[in-house]
Amino acid sequence: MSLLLEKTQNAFAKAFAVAPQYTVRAPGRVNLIGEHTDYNDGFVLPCAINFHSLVCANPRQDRIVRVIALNYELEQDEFSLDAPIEPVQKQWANYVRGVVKVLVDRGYEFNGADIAVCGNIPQGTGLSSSASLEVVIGQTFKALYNLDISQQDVALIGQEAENKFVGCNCGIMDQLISAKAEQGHASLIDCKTLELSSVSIPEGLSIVIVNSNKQRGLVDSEYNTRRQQCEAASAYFGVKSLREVDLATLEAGIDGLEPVIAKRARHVVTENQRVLEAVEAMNNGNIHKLQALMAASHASMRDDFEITVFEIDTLVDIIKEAVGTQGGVRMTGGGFGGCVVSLIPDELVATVVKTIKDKYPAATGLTPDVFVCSAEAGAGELKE
Ligand code: GAF
Repeated sequence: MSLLLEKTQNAFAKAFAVAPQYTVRAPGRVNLIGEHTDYNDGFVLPCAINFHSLVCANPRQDRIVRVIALNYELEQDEFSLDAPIEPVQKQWANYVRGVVKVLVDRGYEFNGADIAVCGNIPQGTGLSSSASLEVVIGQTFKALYNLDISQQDVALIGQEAENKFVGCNCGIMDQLISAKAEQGHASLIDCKTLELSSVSIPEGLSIVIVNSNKQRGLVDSEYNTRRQQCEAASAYFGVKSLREVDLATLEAGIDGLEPVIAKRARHVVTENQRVLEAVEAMNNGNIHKLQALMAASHASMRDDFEITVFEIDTLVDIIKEAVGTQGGVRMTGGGFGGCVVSLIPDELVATVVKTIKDKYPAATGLTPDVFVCSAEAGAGELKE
């Protein structure tokens, strides 16, 4: 973090010829269980991780927002708060513009800003680099102008920017955990009420994330298709969202559904149940139960929701074999590549990592990246 901070401070000072007065961070996240349930008003269990987006910023007297992006060779963007804020070619800039536009549209009053932004979350791997960028920008304007915005609204503003400005129809999980996570804990999020409850990571378990380095393809179109299929299933059951469908209702009605819609609905309804059971297992330190639930979640994503790919299934199988029943593993995030998350006893981490590095390249031709992570706090200003 301190290296990232120093780099961002220096780039800010060079670009704007003055030292930054504000530093703000927002973390990425890993979802332990509960995939594609957020936009069905369901349950998820993510935690924020020790990878971040970081902003150094100063307020301006005028109405101009100037941004430099360290991850994009110091590319710059500049726009006025007094003119319509439109999308541009540079995708990173649209996350910034989108959030600022939503803040303006919601009637918050503020002036311009000079901003340097940098991040170390591996991009496009399902660890929420985009959500953390949205959240860090909302959080920055909150800090610069002392805006009266709750952390929940910082998250909702980020989601609105992504839905309406960037054009990805994501749910609320990623922005909410980035904005509100508690250090050392995962959060059970009820995506219907947006309430978070902290859940301790069981003593002696490490969070190990492995990036398959399988480029995620077709994510946006497949994501939107899954959403439509879930909506079709709720329409069939005559409810607003699949959250309202319990297992008994699902089983009683499933034969009337088109087979593919039935599979999608079964994933969501059973996944919600698994999240609640995983919270109980974590609270009781019942690792075997947690392992079984994570395995069932992965199988459901593979067979019913059909969002895994060969490389991810291979990685999960390798880790499962190395850990046995002592820890859990599953794909995490939107799917079609990206990362797997595992909870592994501390004393097994070194052996498991070695096994991954030995076996995964041989099976897939790809080199994995392994991150042993800690559960971090949500977004906020860094004060010296
Ligand atoms: C992506 C989305 F942004 C989240 O809202 C969530 O739906 C997730 O995929 C799947 O669980 O990260």
